[in-house]
Amino acid sequence: ERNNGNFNYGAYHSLEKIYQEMGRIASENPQRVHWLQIGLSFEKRPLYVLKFSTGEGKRPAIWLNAGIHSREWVTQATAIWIARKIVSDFGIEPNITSILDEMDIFLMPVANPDGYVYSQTKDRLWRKTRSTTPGSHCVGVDPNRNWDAGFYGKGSSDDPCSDLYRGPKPHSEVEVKSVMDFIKSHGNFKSFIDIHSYSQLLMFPYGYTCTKARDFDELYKVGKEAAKALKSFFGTKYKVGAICPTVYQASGSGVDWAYENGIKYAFTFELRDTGLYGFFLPARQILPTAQETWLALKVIMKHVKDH
Ligand code: ING
Ligand code: ZN
Repeated sequence: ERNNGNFNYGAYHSLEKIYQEMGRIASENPQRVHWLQIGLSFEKRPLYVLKFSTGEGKRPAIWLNAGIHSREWVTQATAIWIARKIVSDFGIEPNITSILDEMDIFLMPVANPDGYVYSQTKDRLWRKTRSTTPGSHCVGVDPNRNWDAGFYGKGSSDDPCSDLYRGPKPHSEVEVKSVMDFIKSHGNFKSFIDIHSYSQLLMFPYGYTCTKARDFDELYKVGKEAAKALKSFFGTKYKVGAICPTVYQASGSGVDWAYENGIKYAFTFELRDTGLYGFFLPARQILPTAQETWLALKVIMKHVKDH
């Protein structure tokens, strides 16, 4: 599975290569995979999504998001591996087959393409978008503080030079607004899963407040089952809990927005590792990370389908 055509799933790739591979996966599976463009980034790069579907109309759907923070390279790499895994396992592996019998999966491997290109060419640790703010020499907004959910609250900054800059207003970032508009106009999303790195955590709302969500017990239980499945592969341990207090209070995040807009199954992953390599996770860990993460994702998606 490592090599498929000329794409090496065990390596980090340029945006161009990832987009090329998305196109290849879609064109090789025209009956089940559609390659959609949902908008343009600030620097006018296409925002691409792969839709996996075996039916018609707006089926209940799952949004899988990666790379909203550009430096978290194992997330974009995991997402493109997952795209290939979905098409290769469909019709063979019963869980993913039954999920796609009833639901559609939308996968966005590079939610922040401008940042990704910048992190590959200029500044490896770039996190934010690349939008400019009039009156400031600092560039970029934290796209996971830019959603309309507790916007302006604790765990975000009004300083354009901060890595946690929330932006001038909710959805000021076209990368965020494009996803939000797509999800709203679709109207039948049941799950929103946002993949970050690193810290080995599986979390759910809320981030903007440390108050327990109404669905805490169910989300915690699903999260624990997912983490157990993940651990069964290589023994990798994940901590499960609400964003606040598991990591820190963080306002304006995508998962909080999803949850507050009726998408109950809102989860966020922090993939490998726990800090030894951090954002510089060696490429040899891409495949193991993707494989174990996929087990957890299937547990969540199956629960979504059955509820
Ligand atoms: N961590 C996430 C961040 O945006 C997070 C944690 C996830 C906060 C979801 C709120 C909601 O800070 C990283 N590594 O980006
Ligand atoms: Zn992140």
